[in-house]
Amino acid sequence: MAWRVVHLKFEGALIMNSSRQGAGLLKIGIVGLGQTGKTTLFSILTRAQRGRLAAKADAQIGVVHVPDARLDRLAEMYHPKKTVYASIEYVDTPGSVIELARSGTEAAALREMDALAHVVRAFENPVVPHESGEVDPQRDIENVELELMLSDLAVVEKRLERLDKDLKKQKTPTLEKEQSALAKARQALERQQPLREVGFSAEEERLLKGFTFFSLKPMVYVLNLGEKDAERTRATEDLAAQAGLKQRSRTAVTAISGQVEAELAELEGAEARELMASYGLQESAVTRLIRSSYRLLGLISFFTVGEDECRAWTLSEGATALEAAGEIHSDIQKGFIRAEVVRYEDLIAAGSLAEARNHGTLRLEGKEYRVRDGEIVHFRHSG
Ligand SMILES: Nc1nc2c(ncn2[C@@H]2O[C@H](COP(=O)(O)OP(=O)(O)OP(=O)(O)O)[C@@H](O)[C@H]2O)c(=O)[nH]1
Ligand SMILES: [Mg+2]
Repeated sequence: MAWRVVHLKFEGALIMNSSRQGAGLLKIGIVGLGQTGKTTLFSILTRAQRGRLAAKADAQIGVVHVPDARLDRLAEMYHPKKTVYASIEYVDTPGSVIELARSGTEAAALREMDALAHVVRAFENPVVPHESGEVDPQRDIENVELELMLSDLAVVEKRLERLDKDLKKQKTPTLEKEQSALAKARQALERQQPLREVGFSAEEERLLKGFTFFSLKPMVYVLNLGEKDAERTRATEDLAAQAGLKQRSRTAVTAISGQVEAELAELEGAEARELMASYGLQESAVTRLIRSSYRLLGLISFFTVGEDECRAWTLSEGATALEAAGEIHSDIQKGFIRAEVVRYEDLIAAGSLAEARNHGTLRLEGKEYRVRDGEIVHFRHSG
């Protein structure tokens, strides 16, 4: 049998696994009310990684890689020709999300997102008046959430009406299950509970998935702080608590100061570190936001290493070695024989895969093995 360590030369052959929507990169829509700093955030995110920006007609789309110190360390070890980070796609949306959710085509585009990043204005700026006068993050969060829930409710009711008619003609268990999942969704929405907080069963989630409900999407709140607050390390915590965002499921909160970060994105190395230190920041907002999006979506990374390429791959938590192989290429998945797996810490400690094998920290795993975050995987496959 021909054993072969895979040399990874495939470009962009991302095969999505079941828990993600659609095919291609993970998409996060940057939404919010008008003039809250969405475009400012988008350009900070993408400018920090120049040259990866692709413009589309209306929406602005940018592919941003996920910073990962472990991959940096692996690259130091292997000196590969190429180092490839995991990526996320961010989409800037123009104007108020309330308008977007009410219009057919734009709402449909928004529904394709895997998650939403809601930019909430917490900065005062006399030059840029707030749509509703006073700056009030909690009010804005509630208004936007309400609008998204109303939009979901309209979808639920339309489908329930249709189901009612169909079920009168013929009862099937599948339709009945869908009806009861939707009824549960309607109840939640009527008491103004976002669907992500309902705690549906896995089967209900599966039945509801196709509706791409806004309020079922993971949500990261990005509080856009004023320059004064950027220095207050507890400002995010305080605001999150005030706005009732703490301990909500599938919800993350992060804060940026658009102004400060825009300055930061222009700087490099020591100068950037100095500016961050002067605001008491540990890492840039870009890194924080990307990290929290990744965590929020229940994603992990596994790595492949070699002299040609060191690369981080994205996987849903709990995915199997066979699914991991599929992320790389369908041929590797089809010809899957075994996965050689080693923990990141063990590989670093051993210094090389060969040494890890000698130390017994390199394991052979089968198709059903559940890959864990930070593992280095080599696939043995036939063909
Ligand atoms: N003082 C201050 N002003 C900011 C900050 N972030 C954004 N702004 C200003 O607010 C205005 C709106 O920012 P944008 O990033 O264009 O906001 P937007 O949400 O994309 O706006 P629309 O797409 O028109 O809805 C601009 O004039 C920014 O300079 C901030 O952190 N502090
Ligand atoms: Mg904008």
